[in-house]
Order: sequence, then structure tokens, then C-alpha cells
Amino acid sequence: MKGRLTGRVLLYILNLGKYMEFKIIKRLLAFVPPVSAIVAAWFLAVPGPAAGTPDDLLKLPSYSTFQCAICHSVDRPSSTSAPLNQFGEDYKANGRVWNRTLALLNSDGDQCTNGFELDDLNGDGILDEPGNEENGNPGVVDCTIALTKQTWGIIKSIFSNE
Ligand SMILES: [Ca+2]
Ligand SMILES: [Ca+2]
Ligand SMILES: [Ca+2]
Repeated sequence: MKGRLTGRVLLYILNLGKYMEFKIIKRLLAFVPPVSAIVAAWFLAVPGPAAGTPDDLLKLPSYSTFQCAICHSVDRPSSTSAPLNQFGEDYKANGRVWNRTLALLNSDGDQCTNGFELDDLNGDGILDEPGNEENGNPGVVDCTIALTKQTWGIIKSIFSNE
């Protein structure tokens, strides 16, 4: 009888122990963030490429030489560091579209319009010299007026109208 009672008491203590263990594990799990939160935190901590860059590049008439540096003041913008140069700011202010308005601006203040620098003076998205690359970077002071067939044509048309 005494042995049975001792056995029951032991069984009760063991079960209580299991219950307590379960409760402790449950409490500990409450402090562990869900897997989705860990994954999200990892993505936020690891810099990825800047979100807008590839799509925005494709909207410009030419970009093969300067690429990201057309809009950003760093060569390799990331999701955590993608400062814009003045052309990038103007492009953003223009609703992220390339058009005549943006082509006629001279964002960087050198001697060439954005349109000349990206080889699309009128901003219609069609290169002035098919197959050409950028004549300059519209976000960097790097361009002096260069005479091309198109710019010479424009200069001539200005004087022929007088
Ligand atoms: Ca310029
Ligand atoms: Ca054009
Ligand atoms: Ca320039």
C-alpha cells in the first residue's frame, strides 16, 4: 500500500515536472520572434540594390556609359545608400519620366543640356545619333558644347530664322 502511494506521488511529481517544463518552454517561445520577423530583419540589415534604379535607367534614352551614376552621386547605390545628384533630383521632380522638359534642363550647370548629354536634344526618347552613347553625364559637370550634326543643325536654324 505504502509502495503504491509512493509510486503515485512520484508519478504525480513527474507529470507536474512535465507540465512545468511545457510551461517554461511555452514562455521561452513567446520571447523568440517569429521566423518571418527574423527574415524581414535580415533583409533590412543587408543592403540590396536601390529599388528604382533598373526601371528608371531603361526610361532614359542612353545610359550604357554612366549607368547608375547618371542619377546617383555614388557608382553603386544600395537600398541603404542611394544619394541623388541634381539630375536625379530633377528626374524625380519630373515624375520619373524622360521628356522634353527634362531634356531642356541643364541639371548639373555645365555647358550642355540634359538632352545633349543623353544624346536626345528634344527629349522624345529617340537618340539623335542612333547607336550613340551618352555625350556626357547630366548629373556631373563634365560637358562642353560639342558640335555634332544635330547641334550644328540647330545653331544654323536659329540664325536662319533671324
Ligand atoms: Ca549638363
Ligand atoms: Ca530625340
Ligand atoms: Ca554633365
